[in-house]
Amino acid sequence: MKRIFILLTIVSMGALTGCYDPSLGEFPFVCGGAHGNPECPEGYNCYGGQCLSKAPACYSEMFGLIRGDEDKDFEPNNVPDLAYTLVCGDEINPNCPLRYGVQQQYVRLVICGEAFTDPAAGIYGGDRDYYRIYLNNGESIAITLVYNYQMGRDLDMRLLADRELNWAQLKMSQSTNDNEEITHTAEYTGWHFIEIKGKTPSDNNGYALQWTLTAAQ
Ligand SMILES: [Ca+2]
Ligand SMILES: [Ca+2]
Repeated sequence: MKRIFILLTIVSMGALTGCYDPSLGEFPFVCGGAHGNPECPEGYNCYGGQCLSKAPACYSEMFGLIRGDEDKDFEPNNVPDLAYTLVCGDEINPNCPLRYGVQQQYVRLVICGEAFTDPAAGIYGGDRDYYRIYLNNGESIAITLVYNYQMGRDLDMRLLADRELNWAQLKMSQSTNDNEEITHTAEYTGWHFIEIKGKTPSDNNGYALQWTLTAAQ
């Protein structure tokens, strides 16, 4: 139990500081650094937000199907604290005069990391992608996770509240067919988090993320 506590402590510290401890051995670790400029120790590279000594099998497979430019630019983003801010998703942005009614999207994304689980510790490995958007109370967002469903390549999506609300789940979409969809009307003004992950740590797939905002009624 003590080791688990230490591990979780290190993982959560790492999420904030970007530190890395190779002594964790079998447990991959969240890459440090900033979006598009991940940092890993000597001999390790950032794949799907994890510092690994070699690319997971899905990596070349997925990036063979799609170019992963946008995903690479947004990693590391495996924890909410490292969420990537959606384009025009911040509070005030003079470059985004059209906040409402415009569909935005990222298309070259992927869930692909080294799968591992430790159910006893409640640890879930693999790539997770977090994005964030600042919503005003009453604004609505429609989000579509676009992907081709296959057994073993099942992606799920959740909308989470901010840290103050303990990342509470606001909505989820876990279908077993193509795509996931969430629509939500904000009940507070502040950051909202989108979580994309495989149904299990070994479910990998390429995807696109689309979203549209509607003004408060
Ligand atoms: Ca990713
Ligand atoms: Ca990720």
